[in-house]
Amino acid sequence: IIFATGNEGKMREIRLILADLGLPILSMKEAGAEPEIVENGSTFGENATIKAMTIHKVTGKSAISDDSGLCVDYLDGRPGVYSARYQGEDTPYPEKIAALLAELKDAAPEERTARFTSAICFVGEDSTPHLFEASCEGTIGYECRGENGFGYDPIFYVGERSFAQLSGEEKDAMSHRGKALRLFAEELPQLLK
Ligand code: ITT
Repeated sequence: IIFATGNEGKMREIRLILADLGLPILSMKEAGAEPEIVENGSTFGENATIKAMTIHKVTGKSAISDDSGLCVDYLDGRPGVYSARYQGEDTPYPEKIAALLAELKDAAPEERTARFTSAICFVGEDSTPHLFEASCEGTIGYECRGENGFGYDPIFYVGERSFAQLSGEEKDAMSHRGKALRLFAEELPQLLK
């Protein structure tokens, strides 16, 4: 199965979460397939489908993808599907995070609710896309904490700790991506039939 992602943080998590399946999972780089993928959908599900279908079409192999993002209630769900592109695609995360915290400067603690959502799309040999979606509820903190994870993890808190303060296993047990990938893993025997 080729994982249609260029994001190394996602790739690391996916390998860990799906390790028990015993399935060889290749990154696009390892598979030698790095086409341009135009993520012009308006939902996580649409974008995940675009990514997995593109890689499936280019390689003829089974493909899986993740489209995910951070939805902040005080910002009416932004940055959402634009999480990677927020403040510019190539802007480093410390800057994206500073801009997000600035947008929330007047938000009271109870107004800082947010969730990460992940849509996982699997496309097997029959070329049919299958979607699995899950979320993880949390709050946006006031400062960065922790060194682990990637992206917005240092400001996304579940209880007292940010995602970046959790070990890989702790994050996977509760994260949007962990939940969605476990839904996929449960369904996989059916999908491979
Ligand atoms: P691919 O499309 O190549 O998979 P991407 O990083 O562009 O990589 P998305 O379009 O799905 O992926 O954007 C997801 C963004 O949402 C990601 O870049 C992070 O900014 C954020 N994000 C998603 N899951 C996250 C997580 O577990 N921790 C922190 N940030 C996350």
